Amino acid sequence: MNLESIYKAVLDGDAGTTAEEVQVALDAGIASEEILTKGCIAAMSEVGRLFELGEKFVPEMLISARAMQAGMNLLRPYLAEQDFEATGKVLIGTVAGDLHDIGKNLVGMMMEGGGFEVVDLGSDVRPERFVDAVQEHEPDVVAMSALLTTTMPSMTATIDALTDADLRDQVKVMVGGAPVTQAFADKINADGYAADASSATRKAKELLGKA
Ligand code: B1M
Repeated sequence: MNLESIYKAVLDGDAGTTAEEVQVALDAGIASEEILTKGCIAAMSEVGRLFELGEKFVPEMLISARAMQAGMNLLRPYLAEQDFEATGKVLIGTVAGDLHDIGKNLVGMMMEGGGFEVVDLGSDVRPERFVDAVQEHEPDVVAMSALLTTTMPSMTATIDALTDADLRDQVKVMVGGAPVTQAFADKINADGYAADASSATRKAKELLGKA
């Protein structure tokens, strides 16, 4: 089964095979979201589990992450094609001090698939860069991702910077990432929280009254 080959290639950190197998799956007509969820995301969850058990280490996580990115590069246009309706503009980034971008990229891709125009600021995005980008791109939603407990305060700092620049009322702010919770989102006065990429897309639509 092709999805199992993708799962194994990501788990092994084999970017070449991941890309080849993702292409085979796409050519065979397997839905891009299924390839993403059952192949790539499932494998990265297993990588995380093995890391937590001490059976994989940081460099191995990194090469698995790169393999996943190789697959994602092929999936992106297919995911983006899933829904053509322009739903709104999302500015997305991983907050200051945090280099984890796989989940943020997934959220961005699923939002593209949900019909959003997505402006991706990358990772380690300082509050001032979010502010500048809101002024430049005039998004409907600012979406922040954090994977480290130590970088969650950067979300607060970004919301404060938007408030100081008189931009807070012009955008909906969404937060997410493994250590982030609804309670934290409430505490920092974010407008929305989502636990994963597909619910993030639903939440963004809900915030804009387009659910
Ligand atoms: Co790091 N890392 N890492 N890491 N890493 C974690 C996050 C960790 C939980 C591992 C562990 O200790 N068990 C731990 C954080 C502990 C904590 O703070 N609670 C950790 C650590 C400690 C670190 C370093 C400090 C390690 C070190 O150097 N000693 C270091 C920090 C570097 C930095 O950022 N400054 C580090 C580095 C790295 C790598 C570079 C090796 C690599 C990142 C590569 C990359 O992203 N380009 C990496 C990886 C791969 C992981 C794990 C294994 C996997 C993360 C991932 O990509 N998951 C992770 C362990 C784990 O998750 N079990 C771990 C797959 C991804 C699809 O899920 O990102 O959760 P996720 O995104 C989900 C949801 O969270 C949600 O939707 C996504 C898709 O469903 N979501 C949102 C995410 N953003 C959202 C935004 C939204 C809504 C939903 O709205 C806006």
